[in-house]
Amino acid sequence: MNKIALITGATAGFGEAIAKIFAKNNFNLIITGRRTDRLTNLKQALEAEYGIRVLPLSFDVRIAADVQDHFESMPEEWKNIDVLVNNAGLASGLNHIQDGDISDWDKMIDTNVKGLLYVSKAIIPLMVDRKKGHIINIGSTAGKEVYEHGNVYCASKHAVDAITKGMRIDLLGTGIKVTQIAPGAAETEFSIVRFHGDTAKAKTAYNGYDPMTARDVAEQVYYVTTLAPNVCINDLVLTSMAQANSFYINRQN
Ligand code: NDP
Ligand code: 8X3
Repeated sequence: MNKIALITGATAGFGEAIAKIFAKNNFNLIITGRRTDRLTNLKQALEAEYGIRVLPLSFDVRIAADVQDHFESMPEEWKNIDVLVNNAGLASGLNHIQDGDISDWDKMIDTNVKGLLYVSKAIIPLMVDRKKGHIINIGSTAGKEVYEHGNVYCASKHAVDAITKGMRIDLLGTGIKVTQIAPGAAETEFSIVRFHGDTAKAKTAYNGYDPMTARDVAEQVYYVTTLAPNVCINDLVLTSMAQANSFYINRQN
């Protein structure tokens, strides 16, 4: 019987790469995101290549009632979730706080913090009932240090850092592992979204150095699920070799 992994934000970037690596390792998958066409394409590709089953669920993680409805109405056999990867998230805008845009702030806090909580609220009780499971929250180096212009995005990822610690404490004794993966810069659609669709500007975020790929991050997400049952990686910070932390990037031009 295949294990089940639920990956939020699987229509792009890390989530799509995480879906591929879990599929390759024989997991059945629940994949979520707002872009239904991408979910359908990914389902077809992964089922054809790996012979696994994929359940696509299209909703906005910011809408608590939709999150709850989608997970409640899943067929019972899909509720035996072994791994939850809380990955859906974004940065929106890169302004100084005094020039910040309230709709950018709402998007980041509602998605990165509240969305992660809504999904977790729906899934954790299922894991508690089964006395097993692994929650993997995608934080960031932005949740470790605050950098100029990062303000609210950094705050949202510091919240993920704190929520992950809180989950691990509260779930002690339930048999559920809780891990944070905190990546540095990786080239996905992240910067395009951060710069509101300006792809040329997004490209400049990676000027002069090689950032990580989505696959680099996905491999570590899968890795933390392969340890002995009594071992849990609590927090895994990873960057490319060009980056030491949020502040220091070795750009060659
Ligand atoms: P991408 O923009 O490539 O992918 C983001 C994913 O999140 C998409 O699948 C998107 O799906 C989903 N998503 C965003 N908003 C919502 C929403 N409201 N409801 C449902 N799904 C949503 O970015 P990354 O893959 O790079 O980012 C993934 C995570 O990794 C984020 O939490 C990000 O903060 C974090 N991160 C990224 C880093 C980077 O440098 N790339 C570094 C450190 C952390 P859709 O649009 O279809 O809804
Ligand atoms: C994304 C990494 O440095 O752009 O979380 O904030 S960074």
